[in-house]
Parts: sequence; structure tokens; C-alpha cells
Amino acid sequence: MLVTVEDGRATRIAGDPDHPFTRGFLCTKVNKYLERTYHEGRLLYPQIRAGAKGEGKFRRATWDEALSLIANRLQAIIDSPDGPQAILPYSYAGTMGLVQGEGMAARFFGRIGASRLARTICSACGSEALNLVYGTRMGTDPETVGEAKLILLWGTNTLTSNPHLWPFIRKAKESGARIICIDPLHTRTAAASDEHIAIRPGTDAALALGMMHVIFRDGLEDRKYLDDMTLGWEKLRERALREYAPELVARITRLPVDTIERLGRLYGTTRPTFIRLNYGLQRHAGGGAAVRAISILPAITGAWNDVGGGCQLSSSGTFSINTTALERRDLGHPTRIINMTRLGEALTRTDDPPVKAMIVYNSNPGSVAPDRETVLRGMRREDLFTVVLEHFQTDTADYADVLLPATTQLEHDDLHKAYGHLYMMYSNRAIDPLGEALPNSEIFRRLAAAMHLDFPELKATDEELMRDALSGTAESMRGITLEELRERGSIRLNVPTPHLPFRSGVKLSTPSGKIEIELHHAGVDPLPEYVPPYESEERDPELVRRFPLALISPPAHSFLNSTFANVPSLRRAAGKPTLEIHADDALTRGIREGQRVTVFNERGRFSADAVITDRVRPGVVVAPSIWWGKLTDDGANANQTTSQALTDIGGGATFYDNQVEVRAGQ
Ligand SMILES: Nc1nc2c(c(=O)[nH]1)N[C@H]1C(S)=C(S)[C@@H](COP(=O)(O)OP(=O)(O)OC[C@H]3O[C@@H](n4cnc5c(=O)[nH]c(N)nc54)[C@H](O)[C@@H]3O)O[C@H]1N2
Ligand SMILES: Nc1nc2c(c(=O)[nH]1)N[C@H]1C(S)=C(S)[C@@H](COP(=O)(O)OP(=O)(O)OC[C@H]3O[C@@H](n4cnc5c(=O)[nH]c(N)nc54)[C@H](O)[C@@H]3O)O[C@H]1N2
Ligand SMILES: [Mo]
Repeated sequence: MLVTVEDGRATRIAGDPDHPFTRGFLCTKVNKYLERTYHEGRLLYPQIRAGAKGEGKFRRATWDEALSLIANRLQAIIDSPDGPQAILPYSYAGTMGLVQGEGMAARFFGRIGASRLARTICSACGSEALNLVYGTRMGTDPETVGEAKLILLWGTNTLTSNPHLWPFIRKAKESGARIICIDPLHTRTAAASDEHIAIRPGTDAALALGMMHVIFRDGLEDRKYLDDMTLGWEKLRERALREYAPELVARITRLPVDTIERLGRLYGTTRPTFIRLNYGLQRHAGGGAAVRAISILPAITGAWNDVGGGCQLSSSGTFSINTTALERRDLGHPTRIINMTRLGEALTRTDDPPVKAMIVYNSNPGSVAPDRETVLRGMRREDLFTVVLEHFQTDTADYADVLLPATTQLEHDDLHKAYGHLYMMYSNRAIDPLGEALPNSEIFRRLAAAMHLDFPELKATDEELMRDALSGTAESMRGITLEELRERGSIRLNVPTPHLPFRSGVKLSTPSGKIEIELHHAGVDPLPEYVPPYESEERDPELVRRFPLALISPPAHSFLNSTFANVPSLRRAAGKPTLEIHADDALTRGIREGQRVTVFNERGRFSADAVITDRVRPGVVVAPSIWWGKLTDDGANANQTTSQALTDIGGGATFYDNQVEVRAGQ
């Protein structure tokens, strides 16, 4: 990202044409980062609550006053019978930098002995599934995707959530590749593909196993690759042949038998094949099973040996950040772990020790966490002390006791890895912090000082944190120094070009050194299987009778989760909260186009304007998200209805495993 600065003010923002992967363009949202940075709602000084919880009334304070108030409150909790585990950090990615993420923050919370947070809200499920099968999160080198002849865009709205991959897909298309999108929703990505397969939500593992059935039945597998590189493939073959015949898979996925047959044959007979699977499809009860089964497909055909072949969920594992040195968790004590997906439960249950203080940074749980009603009920507790580090007065900030202004990407230095490409990056500060805003790292340093925590690791500068992050000895990081990064902005990891992480002959970091198709240590079925959604005919027919529509609430094109939802131009582009519904489902409910509807289940309700469309299949409704509740007519958003239930693998969120009913009117 290139920023032009004139007289200390950023005046232009653009993609870096020299970056080999992002190639000179920014996504829709980040294009508006200047509008966001200079937004009149930016928090410019510390504030202390002056009204009721959630009311959002504050008075201005000095940094000294705010920090000593926080220090006193935290110290009192630490000294109380509840102890330091009653303090909960709550954070996710923010702008995804290493220094403003879990560097100084992790050191601080580790030293005081706070509860630890399991950061599961996004990728934990799929990541853990990949780790189990492949020992790491790596995949196809995205820059080789242009070589593929068949591309499956599986549970990914690439043009919205991963637009920088598109030029490579277009290149493949121009060389004759077939592009197939597998998504219950006819997204803009589906529209740009050659074929759209509108699968029933939460059933992807069954489709992958059905494809395997066809491949094994017709002898299209690569036996040499399977023998050399995998563990347990014969048993998988048996299971796929016995339990996942296309006729049965058709009933599970609600797809025609012919589609499964054709997809299996196409996948088994084309080379190279590339699958972009993404996180949307793992937000269901069986999300881990789905990622596991899909990720095994390229092992069955030996696609990992082809340049442009394989699959990609995440490239994170290629980056070897020294998190031990960065986060210094070795210095803390073992404490309990709270799963962030179950924040509502954590804040409302009364067992020991309760959560008495929550410090939020890089996240907006008041909008994004599932089961929002319970989350807000927890945040409303009078005896909960809440601190929020933010750019804006979000839904979460309204519940803060102390609200602290944080710097944006343009106002601090940071180090970035990627999860969709192979370049390590340095983000140079472009402008001075606005108002009295401070980087997260500096806020935690000052808080440690206010609490008289006299430890050297709590005094490290941002530069020292970066050096710690880069201090590992992994081969992929060799030659990547802070000096080089600062000068060049971005450097390709030290991996071969093209990178073929699982080609024949590579020894994996799984216990067996092979691709573990069969698993005996993960608490899941030893062989890949289909796990139905919690809220499905298979598991809870009674619930489905009462709430017959499956609600998906994926990122809106103009929002980044809840970030940018307060930026005027992007909110205008998003329009109003909408609910996309099929004409058959609208008709039986007497719902007209544009009419206000209420979407509800036992967890909660929100309202939206009906959009009647054949972009969704009957039985599925879609609410583009994530709106700030406070900026909608009814103060609510789609997360009123989502559940705190966890995925089969990795303890992840199940946002899209969510049955609702819809009625006309508010
Ligand atoms: N514009 C924009 N870009 C973003 C983000 C954003 O908020 N806005 N968020 C970023 C983040 S944090 C993430 S994690 C990624 C998320 O981006 P993706 O990984 O692409 O995930 P989603 O957009 O949640 O879902 C992708 C698609 O999966 C479909 N889907 C839902 N359930 C199923 C299913 O059971 N099976 C199949 N096959 N498909 C299903 C949805 O309809 C949706 O179109 O995007 C990143 N990029
Ligand atoms: N219904 C539904 N819910 C979802 C999803 C969905 O698809 N549907 N997607 C889920 C996914 S994939 C994710 S990743 C989560 C994301 O949930 P969050 O991690 O909460 O992400 P954002 O909504 O982008 O909010 C990030 C907040 O951090 C602030 N921030 C950014 N940089 C900094 C910084 O340097 N310092 C500080 N102090 N603050 C900063 C921003 O202003 C913003 O308010 O949401 C999840 N929730
Ligand atoms: Mo995410």
C-alpha cells in the first residue's frame, strides 16, 4: 500500500504496483482508508464513562487519569479472592500486524496472570483441520494458480473477500481453465465463474467424499502418490465406495446425482487442479470435517505434484514467526483459557472465577460475536469493568468504562505476514498519530508502568518486538531482516519458486511424516466423514420445523467484518440491512420485495429489507453483514440470531449453522 503525504496529511492511498501478488490495486474497503482515518468520529483522547453502560456517554480524561483508573481497578481484582483470572483480554486481528496484535499485549496479560483467550472466531476450525492432515497451514503457491486447468472456488466469495487472487484466476481462465464455484449463494464470484453449484449449507464434506467415490470407483486416483505420501488411503477408499455413493450424497447436499458424478470425473481427469477453499464453509458444526475432506482431494489425484495444483486455505504456516520470543508466554503462569466464540457465556455465567474485567482491543465483539443478545447482556453487567482500545465508538465502545484512542495503520509501524500469499511485509508509519491516539503496544507499555510491573520485556520498543518476531531460525525466514524489510517493504519468503509444499518426496511435520488421511489422536472419526449441521433435519428436525430457513450472514462487499460499517461512502454502497430470500419462500410468507421483515429464532431477532431473488436457493436466506447494531433502525444485526455452538474441530464459530424464521413486518 502506498500513501502520499503532503504537509503531514495523507492525501492519496493506492496499491503498490511493484508488489508481485497484490499488483497495484486495493480492495473496495481499504481504498477508503483515508476517509476512515480522517473520519469525524475518530477517537482522539481518552474518555471515562459518564452515563449508563451501553449509553455511550463519556467525559474527556487525560492519559494519566485513564491509565491510573485502569491500573487501580485491575490491581484490585488481582488482589481479590477472584484473582487475575477474572481479567479477560478480548482481541482479534485489528489491522493484522504482529506488533499491534499480540506482542506487548500478550506479555502484559501473561505477566499479570489474566485468563487466556482462545482466538477461534475466524479460522481456528479450518486451520486445525489442516494442521491435523498436513501438519501445517500451507498450500498451493497462489502465484501459480494461472497454470491450473480446473479451479474450484469452494465456499469462498473470492471477488469480495480475496480479490487479489482474481487476476491469477483470470489468467487461468484465459488459458482455457474451467472455473466452478461451490456456494449455496449465487455470489458475484459465482456469477463470474463458468458454473455454479448451489450446495445445501454445511454439507461440503459429503460432496468431497462423493467425488472421492467417483474417483476411486473409476480408478482415477494416483496410487503412487497415495502410497508414497499418505497414511490410510485404502480405508478411505473403502469408506467412500461404501458410504458415499452419488445417490446418497445427492440427498445430503440436495444436488443432482449428475453434478456429483461430473464433478468427480472432471476433478479426477484434469491436471492441474486448484481448489481455493475458504473460511465460509467451515462455519458449521462439521466445518472441520469439511476442510479435512476437501483438503485430501488433491492428495488422491496427486495434484500436489503439479505447478498450479493442490489447494489453498491459508499460507500462514509458511511464515515462521518466533511467537515465543514475541509474546513471551513462557514468563506467565498457566491460566484458564476462555473461547472467544463463547464470550456471551463467559460474561454471563456465575461460576468461579467470574470475568470481572474485560480489555478489548483490535475487535468489536459487540457487533461480531455470535449470540449478540447474550454478549450485550454480559457487557451490561454493572460489576464488569470494561476497557476498550479503539479508533471509533463502536457497539462495543458504548459499553466501556474507559475508552482509549488507538492509532490506525497509517499512524504506527508494524510487521505483517499474510494468509493468502508468501510475502513478509513492513508497514511504515505515514503520518503522526491523530489527536492523542497511541499504538496498542504503547498503551500496554504505559499500563504496565502504571501498575509498577518492572519487567524488561514490558519495556521493549516496537523495534525490539519486531526483532523478536523475526528471530526464528526457520529456513523459510532465512535472509529476511528488519533492515531489508524496511527498505523493500515486502520480501518473498525463502521458499522455492514455484513453491510445491507437498510434492512427492517431501517429509511433512505430521507425526507420521505423511499426509494423515487416517487420524487416531484428534478426537474425531479416524477417517474423513460428513458431520451434519447442528441445526439440520439430520440432527434436530423439530427445530427445523419451527425455524425452516438456513441463514448465512457473510461479509458485505463494502465492509470488513464490522470495520468500515461507519464510513459514509461504504455504508451508502451497502445500502440498508437486507435479507435475500427466494421467491417461493417469500410467497408462502406473504413477503413483498423491499418490505421490512423480521428474522428470528430463539436466540433473538433483527429486521431487514426483503430482497426477493433467485441468487439464493429455496430454504436459504442471506443477510450481508456485519452491521453495527447502533447504526441500524432497530439496533440489531444478524448476530442476534447466531449461536455460540462450536465446530467439530478447533472449537471454532458456527455463524452459518443457524436456522431462522422470517415474517413480514417489524
Ligand atoms: N470484503 C470483505 N473481504 C473480507 C472480509 C470482509 O469482511 N469483507 N473478511 C476477511 C476475513 S476476516 C475473512 S475470515 C475472509 C472470509 O472470506 P471467506 O473465507 O470467503 O468466507 P465468507 O465470506 O464468510 O464465506 C464465503 C462464501 O461461503 C459461502 N458459504 C457459507 N456456507 C457455506 C457452506 O456450507 N458451503 C459452501 N460451499 N459455501 C458456504 C457463503 O455464501 C459465502 O459466499 O474474508 C476476508 N476478506
Ligand atoms: N454473522 C457473522 N459474524 C461474523 C462473521 C461473519 O461472517 N458473519 N465473520 C467472523 C470473522 S471471520 C471474523 S475475523 C470476526 C472479526 O471480528 P473483529 O475482529 O471484531 O473484526 P472487525 O469487525 O473488523 O473489528 C475490528 C475492530 O478493531 C479496530 N482496530 C483496528 N485496528 C486497530 C488497532 O490497531 N488498535 C485498536 N485498538 N483497534 C483496532 C477496528 O476499528 C474495529 O472496530 O467476525 C466474525 N463474525
Ligand atoms: Mo475472519
